[in-house]
Amino acid sequence: MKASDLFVKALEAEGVEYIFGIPGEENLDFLNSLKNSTIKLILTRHEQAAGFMAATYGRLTGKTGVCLSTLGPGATNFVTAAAYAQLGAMPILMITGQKPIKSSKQGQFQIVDIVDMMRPITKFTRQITSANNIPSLVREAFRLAEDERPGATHLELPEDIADEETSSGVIPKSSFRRSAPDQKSITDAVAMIQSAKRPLLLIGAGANRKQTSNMLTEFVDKLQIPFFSTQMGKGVVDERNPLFLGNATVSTNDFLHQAIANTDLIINVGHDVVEKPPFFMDHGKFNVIHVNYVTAAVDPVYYPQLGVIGDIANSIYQLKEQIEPQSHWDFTHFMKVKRHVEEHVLEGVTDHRFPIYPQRLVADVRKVMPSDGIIALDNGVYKIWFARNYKAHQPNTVLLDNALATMGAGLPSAIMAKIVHPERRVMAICGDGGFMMNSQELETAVRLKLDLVVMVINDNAYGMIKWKQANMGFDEFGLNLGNPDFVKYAQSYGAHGHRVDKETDVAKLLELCLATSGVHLVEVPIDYSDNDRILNREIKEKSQLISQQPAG
Ligand SMILES: Cc1ncc(C[n+]2csc(CCOP(=O)(O)OP(=O)(O)O)c2C)c(N)n1
Repeated sequence: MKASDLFVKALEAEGVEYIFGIPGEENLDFLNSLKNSTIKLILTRHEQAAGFMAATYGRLTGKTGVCLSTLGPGATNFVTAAAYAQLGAMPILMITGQKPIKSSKQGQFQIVDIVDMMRPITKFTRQITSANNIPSLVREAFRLAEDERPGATHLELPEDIADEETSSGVIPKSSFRRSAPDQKSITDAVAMIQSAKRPLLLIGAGANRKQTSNMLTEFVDKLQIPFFSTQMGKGVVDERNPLFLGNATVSTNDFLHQAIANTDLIINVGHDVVEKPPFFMDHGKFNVIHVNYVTAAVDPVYYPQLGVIGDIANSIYQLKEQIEPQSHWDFTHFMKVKRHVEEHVLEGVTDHRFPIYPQRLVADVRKVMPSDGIIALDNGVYKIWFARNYKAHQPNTVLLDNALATMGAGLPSAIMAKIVHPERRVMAICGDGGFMMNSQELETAVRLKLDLVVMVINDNAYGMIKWKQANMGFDEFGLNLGNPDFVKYAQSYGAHGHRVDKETDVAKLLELCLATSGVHLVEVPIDYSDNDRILNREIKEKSQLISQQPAG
């Protein structure tokens, strides 16, 4: 069999449904093999976007997303997406082409050492030097991409190897079950939780799996222990639950930090080292139980006293079965913190100023998104507003990147979410800065005939950095932008363009767009003038007031 045919067969055996990307000359054998395959090729307008799509496929399905590029410039365009997948624990395989390795008449034209370039941002990167090794290398790339902690893998297929003949056959996918936690660690955790006075549950990125979500919901329902989440743990347990305290969005001095200051035990489920823990571990103030697939990497802010290591859903199930609610548990102070968070989150939601107030915008989006609706955020200051104020009802319904925190992933990620869940409402939410980093993918969305709403929050600036600039006491400088006419820009791609003005009922417009087929770009002029007051000063002042109140 021809090597490129075997490569495609190996991908089919892994259950690959899509390959995203942009082929080059060096991929032509592979492309020809793909022609007769069950795998659908989705062309994008930039390799970075293809990588973001593949990573989001991995995030949503738990299966490896696959993307393809040529050598040199195509492959270098994968770098940000590789880092996005690697830091965000999303399984992907990047396949890149290369000039012939046995003999080439082209000198160094377009040749970059891609395998080495990928080394620090992948779990596995290899050049295929013999067609006979294709089955084992593909299998290994998938195994490693999906193994805990998931991440990025890369295979380079040189042109002459792709054209070789081989008698090797595909290695079938092997299934395995994750190991269960050690019994002693469960017994110790049960004792610690039962003897604690004010245990608090924290849900992080690694808990964002369906089974874990079910188990954690049962855990909270049975034990009635209050919980909060990190940005990437949003929605693992329905945030409408009365025991949900809030989201740890602002790093310090937020209301939730008052709950942390009052706890004596944090049960930290699915903590991922890429997301800063919302607490600094002060010796003696509280203990931490680390419930995860892998042991905690030690760093100066995080060194848990006990690890419950193994399949998280299984660990939570066992803890839930063995722990009984304790009459000495006292959550009064936590619930006081919750009331303050709720009051603060509700401020401004009915404010009718124009440009639109961020709190009001979040509330309007929530109104039109059903529980299973997905919002895919780009990176900007609105991410803080959404993480804090938007209550997620289900896991993976708020796709945000609090790992690499890159700009430009919002639209590709929303496109992917709509492909995976065509029956669900999906909205990309981007800043004007982030949107323009991958706005060319509007064409991909239109070509794929997706029903998608793309919100562009416009402040004509890199607002997040402006906010930090003000916070650090610097003069305003160097962060204002010019923008295209977004309505005409959308229309030029064959999408619908809408601009919110002072007469617009935002929720009504969004509802109309979501209910009408096609790609809709909605430009929302935003009023960020209170970001500094609310997110920097007010939260800090108000949360300090709680700390002065006697603990309940
Ligand atoms: C690729 C990339 N470049 C730069 C940054 C640094 N950065 C973080 S947020 C931000 C501004 C985002 O602006 P915009 O998308 O308009 O959203 P806004 O904050 O204005 O709501 C910048 C430059 C980044 N995170 N990623």
